[in-house]
Amino acid sequence: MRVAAVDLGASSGRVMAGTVGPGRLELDEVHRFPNGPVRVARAGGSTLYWDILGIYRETLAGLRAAGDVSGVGIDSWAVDYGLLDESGTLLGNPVHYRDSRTDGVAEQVTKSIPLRELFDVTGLQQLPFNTLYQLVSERDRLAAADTMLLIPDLLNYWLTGERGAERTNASTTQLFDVRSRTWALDLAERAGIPPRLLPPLREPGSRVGTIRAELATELGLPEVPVIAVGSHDTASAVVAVPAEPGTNSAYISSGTWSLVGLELAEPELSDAALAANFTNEGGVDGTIRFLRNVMGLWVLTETLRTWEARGERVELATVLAEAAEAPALAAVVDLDAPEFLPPGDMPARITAACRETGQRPPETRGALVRCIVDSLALAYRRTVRQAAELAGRSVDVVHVVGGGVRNELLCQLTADACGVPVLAGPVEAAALGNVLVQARALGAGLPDLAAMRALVRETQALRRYEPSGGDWAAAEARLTTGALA
Ligand code: ADP
Ligand code: LRH
Repeated sequence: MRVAAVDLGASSGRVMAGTVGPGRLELDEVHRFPNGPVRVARAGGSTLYWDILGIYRETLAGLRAAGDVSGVGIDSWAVDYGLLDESGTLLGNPVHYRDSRTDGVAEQVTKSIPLRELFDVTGLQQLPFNTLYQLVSERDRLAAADTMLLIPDLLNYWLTGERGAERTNASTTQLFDVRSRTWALDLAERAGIPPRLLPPLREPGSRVGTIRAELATELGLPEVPVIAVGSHDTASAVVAVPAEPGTNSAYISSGTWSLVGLELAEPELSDAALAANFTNEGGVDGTIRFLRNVMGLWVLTETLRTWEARGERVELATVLAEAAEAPALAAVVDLDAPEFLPPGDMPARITAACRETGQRPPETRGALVRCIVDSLALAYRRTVRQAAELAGRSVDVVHVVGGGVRNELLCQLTADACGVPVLAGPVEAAALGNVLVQARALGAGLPDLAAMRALVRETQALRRYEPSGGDWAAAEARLTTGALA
C-alpha cells in the first residue's frame, strides 16, 4: 500500500510517499521545502506570520509528485490556526506562535481562571502561545469568525471541503478536556472565546473526506481519501518511536523543538507535574504524551541565521565539527529561558546568559555551538529525570527521533548527560507515524501501536550511543548558582 504523508515542520515541510506491507515500511521523499516565520510590518510594529498559502502550494506540489497513492494525511506543528467565516473564507493570515501578540496574555487569563484549574481540566503545560492565549489576544476580532481550524485541519479543509478538529492536535490548544476528551466549552466561554469556533472533533485514523474533484482535475491529484492522522507532528512522531514492549523508555522528539517525556496511559495531573510545567497531550489510540517542551535546535538554527545575516558563511556540519573539538561543558545556559523563544540574535543572548550566571562566554563559533549542544543535552537530562520521577518510573533507554538524530554530537552528549544508552532513529519519525496510521485506516493490518513500532524496529536504521561520562551534575548546578567552571 502506498500513501502520501505531508509532514510540516517549523523549519521544513516534506511530502513523503510511504509504502507499507508485511515487513516493509519505506519512505520516499518526493518534495521538501523550507518553512519559517515571515515578519510583516503593521502600524506601530510588526507581526510574525506563517506563509500559509506557500505551504498549501508546496503541499499540492508534493501531492502531485507523490503520484498514485491510496490516501493522504497531514501533520504539522501544534497550536496555530486559521479563522474562517461562515462562507469558509480565511480571515487573515495565520500568525506564528513566536509572535509577541501573546506577551502577558497568559498572566491575564490566569487571573480569572486559576492555573491549577486550567491544568486540572486541560492537563497542558503553560506555554505563552497555547491556542487559548492566541485566541484571547485577538478576542475583538473573533465576532467575525465562524470556525477555528488548526493548521493541518485548515489544509484538510482546502483539500476536501470538510471542517473538523483532529483530536491529538486539539489536545494542544488548552481548550480541550484531557479526561472527557472533548472541547472544554465552559472554559472557552469563561475566557471569552465563542464555543462555536471549536469544530467537531475527529479521531486519528478516521476519514476526513475525499480530495475535491476540481483539485483532482486541475492538478492531476488522485481523488483519494484524506485520512486524519495524529495531526500533531509530535503525536505522529511518537507513533514511530521504536520502543520495545516491556522496556522503560523515554523519548525525545528532537527538531525545531525538543519534546522530552514518556508515553502514559492516563494523564498525570499532580501538583508536582504542574509545578514542573509538564504537559499531557493526547496521542494516537488514547495514549498520553507526558512531556515538556525544551527549546530545541531552534536556538542553533537561529544562531546560524544570525551569523549568515552578518555575511558569515556557515555550514551546519562545519560548526558541529568545530563544536565536537571545543572543550566540553565550558559554559552552559538554560535554553528554556523565555529570551530564547522569539527570533533574534542568539549568540548575543547566550553571551548575556553566561555573564548573568558568572560564566565566561564562548569566544569562538565552535565554543558557542558547543555551549548550545551541551546546554541542550543538559536540558534533556533534567527533563528525562523529572518525567521519570513525576510518573514514578525508571528510564533505562532514551529514544531520540527527528532531525536531531543527524546530530551525532548531540546524541552522544544526550547519552552522557542522561547516563543511559540512546537509541537514535528514525529521523523522519513524524512522517512514518503519519504513514502507519493511514495504512492501518486503509486496512493494512497493524492492529495497535506495538505492531506499528515493531515494524519500525524491523525496517529502520537505528544507532545506539553508550553513555561515556562527564560531570553533568556540576554543570547543572552552574545554571542556578552561577559558579565558574
Ligand atoms: P522540524 O520538523 O521542526 O522542521 P526536523 O525534525 O526536520 O525539524 O529537524 C530539523 C533540525 O535537524 C535542524 O534544525 C538541524 O539542527 C537538524 N539537522 C538536520 N540535518 C542535520 C544534519 N545533517 N546534521 C546535523 N543536524 C541536522
Ligand atoms: C513540534 C511542536 C510541539 C509544539 C510546537 C509548537 O513541532 O508541534 O509539539 O509544542 O511545535
